[in-house]
Amino acid sequence: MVTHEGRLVVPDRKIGIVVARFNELITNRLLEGALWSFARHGGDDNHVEIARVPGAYELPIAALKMAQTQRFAAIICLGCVIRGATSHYDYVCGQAASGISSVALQTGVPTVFGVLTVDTLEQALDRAGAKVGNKGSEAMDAALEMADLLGQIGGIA
Ligand code: INI
Repeated sequence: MVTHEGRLVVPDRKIGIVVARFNELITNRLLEGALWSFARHGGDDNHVEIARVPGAYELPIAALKMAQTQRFAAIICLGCVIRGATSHYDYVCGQAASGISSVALQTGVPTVFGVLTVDTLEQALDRAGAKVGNKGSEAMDAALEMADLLGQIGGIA
């Protein structure tokens, strides 16, 4: 029996990060968490490319463009949507989630959903390095794991 499981290792190709400016108090912390996690696993900043977009709604198109270059082992999408602050919360979250998932499935490049979808700013802060970890850091771990896993399984990625 063969079992594949991705390791948290730095891949040969770069990691792409798409980060939304909306709620940037939070998304900057998610970005810091992602970079911190990458460094912790032995990666250096030259191995990361960052694209900034206006809001979570625009994450998928920039992620798709990055993925289509085939220069990236994985792509991380970072954003924060706060329910109390928007009446179109469901549209923004839905578009971000389904768009990000379709980038991964269309291109074969692991594309990670690092978007906080919360009710309050306090919950967002808690998940951006305060009480409940940092979703950016978790997203980086998922990206490294998936890049390594897909490499083990083989084929084009
Ligand atoms: N974008 C976010 O990333 N988070 C939000 O909470 C948010 N709110 O509140 O509306 C938000 N809106 C902007 C949206 O992502 C697009 O940038 C905008 O609609 C232009 O397409």
